[in-house]
Amino acid sequence: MNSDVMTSHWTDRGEQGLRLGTPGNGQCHKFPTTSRREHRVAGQLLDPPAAGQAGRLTELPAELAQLTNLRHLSLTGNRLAELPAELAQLTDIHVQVRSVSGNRLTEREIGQLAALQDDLGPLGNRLVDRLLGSLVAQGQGPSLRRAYVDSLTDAEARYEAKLLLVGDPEAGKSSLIARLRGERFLPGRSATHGIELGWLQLQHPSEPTTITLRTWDFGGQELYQATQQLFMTPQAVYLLVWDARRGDAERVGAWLRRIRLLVGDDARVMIAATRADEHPAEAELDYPALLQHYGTVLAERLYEVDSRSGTGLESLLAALAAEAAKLPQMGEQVSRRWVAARDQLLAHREPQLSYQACKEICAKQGVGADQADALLGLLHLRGQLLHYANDPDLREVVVLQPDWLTRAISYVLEDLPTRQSGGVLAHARLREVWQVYPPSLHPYLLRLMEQFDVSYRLSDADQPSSLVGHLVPHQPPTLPWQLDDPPARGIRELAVRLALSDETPGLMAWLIVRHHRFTTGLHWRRGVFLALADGFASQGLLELAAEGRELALTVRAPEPSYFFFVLLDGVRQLLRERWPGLAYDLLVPCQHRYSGPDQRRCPGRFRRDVLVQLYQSGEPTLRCPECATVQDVARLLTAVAAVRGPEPGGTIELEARLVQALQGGMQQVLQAELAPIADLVGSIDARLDAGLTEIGQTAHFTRALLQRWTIRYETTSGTPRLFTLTPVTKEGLSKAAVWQDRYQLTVWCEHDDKPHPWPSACYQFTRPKDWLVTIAPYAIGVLRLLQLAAKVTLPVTILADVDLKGINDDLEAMSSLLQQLPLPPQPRGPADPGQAVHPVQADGSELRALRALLTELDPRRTFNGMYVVATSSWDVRWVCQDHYPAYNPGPPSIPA
Ligand SMILES: Nc1nc2c(ncn2[C@@H]2O[C@H](COP(=O)(O)OP(=O)(O)O)[C@@H](O)[C@H]2O)c(=O)[nH]1
Ligand SMILES: [Mg+2]
Ligand SMILES: [Zn+2]
Ligand SMILES: [Zn+2]
Repeated sequence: MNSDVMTSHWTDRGEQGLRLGTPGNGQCHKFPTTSRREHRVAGQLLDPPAAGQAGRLTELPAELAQLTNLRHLSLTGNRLAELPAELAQLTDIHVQVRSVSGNRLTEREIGQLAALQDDLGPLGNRLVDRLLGSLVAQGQGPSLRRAYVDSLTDAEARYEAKLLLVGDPEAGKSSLIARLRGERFLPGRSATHGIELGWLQLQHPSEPTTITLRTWDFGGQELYQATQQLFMTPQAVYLLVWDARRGDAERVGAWLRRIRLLVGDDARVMIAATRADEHPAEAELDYPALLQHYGTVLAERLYEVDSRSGTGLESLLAALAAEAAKLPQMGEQVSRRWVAARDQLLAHREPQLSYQACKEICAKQGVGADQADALLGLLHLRGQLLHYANDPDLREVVVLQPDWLTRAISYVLEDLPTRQSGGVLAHARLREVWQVYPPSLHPYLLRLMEQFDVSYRLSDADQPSSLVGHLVPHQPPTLPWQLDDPPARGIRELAVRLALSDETPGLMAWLIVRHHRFTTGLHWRRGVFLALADGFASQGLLELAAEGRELALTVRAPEPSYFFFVLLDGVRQLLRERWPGLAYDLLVPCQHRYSGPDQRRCPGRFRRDVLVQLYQSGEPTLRCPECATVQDVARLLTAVAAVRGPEPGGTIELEARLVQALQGGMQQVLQAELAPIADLVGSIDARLDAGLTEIGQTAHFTRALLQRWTIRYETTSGTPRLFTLTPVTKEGLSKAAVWQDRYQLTVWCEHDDKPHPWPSACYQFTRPKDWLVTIAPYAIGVLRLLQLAAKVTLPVTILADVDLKGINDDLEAMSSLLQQLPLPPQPRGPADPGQAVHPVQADGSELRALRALLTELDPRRTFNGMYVVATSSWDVRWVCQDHYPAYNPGPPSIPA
């Protein structure tokens, strides 16, 4: 590629940054193809690009290495299949590759980049990304990434995938897979229990190699399916077996929906209609219509087979190979030692092994400890075994046979006494329920059920017990208020309806368990009533309506926005995780109520995204088409009418408004009164009202800011993110005389909305001023957040042992330290009020510098009693040992 092409196709973003991509016409640049595999890739690259896609580069010019001023290089969305060798020679002083997602680089090439620098961002390979994302929480990300890249030295191309047989009982799944394997037909085969695993070898359609499929034959009834779906992973071939004789075409649609909900578009699905000799399927099934709906995953035609006679088996086998060959992992490079170790593990006769035993098996195959962890992580993500490396109570056990686990869970789901007690499982029952499992593993199984959000431990029961979300009563309990009741005086409401594209069996059970930290003990099969006590006095109701196709979320509080977004994020995260293929609209109900004794609510709804657009473009109101009243856009989105005056903008304005509200004396009011806020609001005072809004929004802001950082943090560092940094003063001298370049850093616990310093993790160190300048953009963001917390959240939530004066002194010192440094520019612009946060942009170098420091200060990264946890909305946080039990109750002890 010559430099003309370079300049015309590169979008310059200032002297130091480049975004590479061909704008406009979407023309592709060819690159030399050598092997057969590359030919295939090239074929895909030359497909006409979709409209609106900008990045189309298929190769990078070697001249890149000459741009010595280059600091940032973004390769997002291109179609790179190779990197010039020169790029790998650049050190990270020259180029920081911001992102290579969307490109088509192999793991090895990305690995070369990864070795250059480890804040690379998503690697573009979903599975490896997820692997690293989940493992990085332990602070091991970089080393595991390295282990993975290192393992590729003896790599070879592998052609392997999972083949999952799904369909109704008796459809003919087990008979079909037996025949595909070349076995003979067994009339009157007995029903499959649980999951049966096997192998199937197929000839690759275009390359001189075989494809190896691990077959999963799912048996059993509905009850098992809730747990079986944990193993329905993406990047697999699904064979949907359907008995044409029964002619129930609706079941085909139901299964297709379920598969797509669970795995999104990242799978291949084929339909095999059995008993073709007796009953032609073509007539029963409108295949063109199915293709229209499921074309992205569904094979082009229907396969009719008869397992008794063998009709159609040959063409099904060929088609299976063709579909499997389309999976993204075909031909991926995997270490031979890894393959050997994996085969040993999966062939083991025990259903589970200790982590140590697994590592020994790996070691025998030449896979060292580091690489064994990465291998186990990858096999876990591919659904081949289960190993929860991040959970201290689970990481000692590796489950090799999925059925061993699904059965254990189904024994609980089938337990009659548990059903009769509304889902309360007394741990004393577990000896009986799990009599076929060794008692030493019962605590592990119970923890696993918690990991899967099947159950949680009840803290206030008279004997040790857990609540099983799937078994709560059908009958709704009496609630403090119903969805349609008007809110009490002084109480505001924020509401949204999630209109779901499909049914989501088990959704409420999972919501009940996932949000158990907010439990009120009020739950039923179709709803749960939650509360956030503390300063916010918030109540939340999650309820299924419209035959399970709509989820209503309503929060009521003096200031509902904080709890509302906590719950909404939790719900959205759960939907993303469990049903990646699910689509939904967010609808905000009209707030008008008709006059009359029951104050009936107007049935009108507004799309939330449209409201956000109006809000951003400064449109204050809109008219409801149902009731024709004028509705306040800001009130619909935040429960607070628009603030007149300056546009709500960046953090500075928010902070200024907050300080104003506080100067009005609100802080004293709140500190003096221990009464719940709801009572205070009874004697409403305009200033107090404004102040409450600020508190909720600050708490929300704090959380959102932490979340933003989490996203960066997951790909960058495995250390806490909040800290106070103060200069260390020389003894004997006045406080103002700073002992040059010596600092003290105290790590903060990131518990919920009440962050606090963790004095056990307090370190002194020496670093040059340059270092301080490097981390300044991040440190300023931290400072701002902590200042807000110290002003508002901490006094309100009244943490008993927090030394507020000490905190304020530290923040003061940190502030004057940072004020000597140049301030980075603040990003501006309108935002979605749900995400109304503009965090200080941190571009990676400061986080790297910080992580390096923290790793040096505490090489084991335990920070004297801090733990990494995942919250209900699944972001990662560091919390102190005092708050850790709120996230992880520890290993259960099961009574004998
Ligand atoms: N005639 C005929 N019988 C079949 C066919 N496939 C399965 N069967 C019978 O249908 C019953 C259920 O089959 P099975 O493979 O156990 O179904 P699964 O529950 O889906 O695994 C058994 O009695 C089989 O012998 C087929 O293609 N033709
Ligand atoms: Mg079967
Ligand atoms: Zn209305
Ligand atoms: Zn804490």
